[in-house]
This record gives sequence, C-alpha cells and structure tokens, in this order.
Amino acid sequence: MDFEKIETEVKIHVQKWVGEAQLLIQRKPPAQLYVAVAVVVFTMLLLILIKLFKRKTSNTIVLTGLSGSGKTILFYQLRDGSSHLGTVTSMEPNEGTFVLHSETTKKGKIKPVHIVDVPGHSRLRAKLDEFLPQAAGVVFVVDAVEFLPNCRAASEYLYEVLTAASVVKRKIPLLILCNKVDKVTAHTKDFIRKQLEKEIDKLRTSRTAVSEADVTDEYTLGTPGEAFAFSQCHNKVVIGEASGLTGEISQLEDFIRNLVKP
Ligand SMILES: Nc1nc2c(ncn2[C@@H]2O[C@H](COP(=O)(O)OP(=O)(O)OP(=O)(O)O)[C@@H](O)[C@H]2O)c(=O)[nH]1
Ligand SMILES: [Mg+2]
Repeated sequence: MDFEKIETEVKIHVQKWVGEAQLLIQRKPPAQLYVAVAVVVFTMLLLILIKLFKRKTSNTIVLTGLSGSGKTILFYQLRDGSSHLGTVTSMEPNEGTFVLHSETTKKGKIKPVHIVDVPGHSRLRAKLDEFLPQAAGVVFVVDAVEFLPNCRAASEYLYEVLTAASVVKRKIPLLILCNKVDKVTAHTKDFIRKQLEKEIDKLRTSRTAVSEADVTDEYTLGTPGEAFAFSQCHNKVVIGEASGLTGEISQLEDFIRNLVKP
C-alpha cells in the first residue's frame, strides 16, 4: 500500500520537474546560448593568442660559437661582472636567468634575461636545436685572435646557425661578436666579417650543388648570383666586439637589451 503511494508521489514529482525543465528550455532564447558559446570561443582564442605572444617576447639569448671562443667567460661577465679566470671547455650548456650585472645598481624593476651558453664542441652542438626555437636573439662568438686558423670551421658553424629552421622562420637577430679584442693581435671586426662572408660564399656554392642533387629543402642563404653578404640575410645580422677577459661587453649588452626590453 505504502509503496504504491510513494511511487505515485515520485511520479508526480518527476513529471513536475520534467515540465519545469521543458519550460526553462523553451523560455531561454537561443540568442543567449549563442552569446555563451561566443564567449567561450573568444576566451579560448584569447588564451591561444596570449601563448603565441608570450613566445614572441621570449627573454632567451643563446651564446654559440666554436670551442674556446669565450662564451663561458662572457656568460660570467654578463651575470657576475667577473671572468672567473680559468674556465675549462664546457661539457654542458650553461644556463641562467638574471638581471645583467651592470644593471644591478639601477633602480626599479628590471626584466631578467635568460642566457644559454651552448658549448662549441661538435658533439654538444645538437643542444643548440633545443634552445633556438625559444631564442629572442643569437650571439655567435668568434675568437678574434685565433681567427684565421678557425675561419673555415667558424664559417661552417655560422652557416648552420643561419640556415637553422627556427632562425630562418622566426628571423632571429644574430650578433657576430669578435671576442678577445684586449689582445693587440686581434683582427678587426671588418676583417672578420669580410672573411666570414667569403668563406660562407664558398660553402653556399658547394652546398647548393649538393642540395639540388638531393632535392633537400635546406634553406639557402643570400641572394643567388651575388657574392654573399650578411646584409642579404632575412634576419638582422650585426657585428660587434668584446673582451670577456676585461669585461668590455657593452655591445653585447646593448644587443641583448634591444631584444629583451628591461
Ligand atoms: N685574452 C682573452 N682571452 C679570453 C677572452 N675570452 C676568453 N678568453 C680565453 O679563451 C679561453 C676559452 O674561453 P671559454 O669562455 O672557456 O670558451 P668557450 O667558448 O666557453 O669554449 P667551450 O666551452 O669549449 O665551447 C679561456 O682560456 C679564456 O681565458 C678575452 O676576451 N680575451
Ligand atoms: Mg664554455
């Protein structure tokens, strides 16, 4: 007896709810639904845009160059304002996020820079591909003293960096930094630029011949039919001087701060 009573009561309740729900759905104009969907889609788009935008304003600067060119010393100069005499060949990338040492006396909040020093040893260079996609700028360090014996190797490495997919696609600015200018035997940056251009021109001719035969999609450098010059690159390529030993790094700091605004 009781069971039947409860059953009918439940039935009545459920019917009431269903009726109310139907009423609610009918009452709600579809326009409101469209607005809700639009808001959700808009928010999602905004989040995606923010993510993309964030990547563009990355604060990563990558230091590359042959082994012994002075990347690690420059890294320490940027961070501590000292050369930490006696660095050895690096076996792992050196990484740090900091406010440049020369800026530590400045007032106000300064945006820190993420600096990565990728070792020049050929077996560790693959690490470069990990950092290039997030780089705001690349510094290619050249030993200005021992330049001539290393010219070919430096040009080959520089060619690799300049044709790396992320550098080409994202037009990452590059600074060729002639280091060790404290030594009187250091070559001038103009001499170094010209030699590098000449060497890359040779490399380009031989590589284009190879890639045409292989039909690879490697990016080619410069304007075809013209002698190679850094000014032909789609990304900005500039040249500067420094001494990691004495701490003359203002051109390096200017390059960094032009890309990572304080
Ligand atoms: N005179 C002079 N020597 C320098 C300068 N910068 C670096 N050196 C010397 O060059 C050598 C190599 O410097 P590192 O900073 O270790 O070179 P690196 O580019 O980090 O080399 P890897 O880690 O092997 O890729 C060290 O003996 C430094 O003392 C400079 O500005 N002037
Ligand atoms: Mg090193």
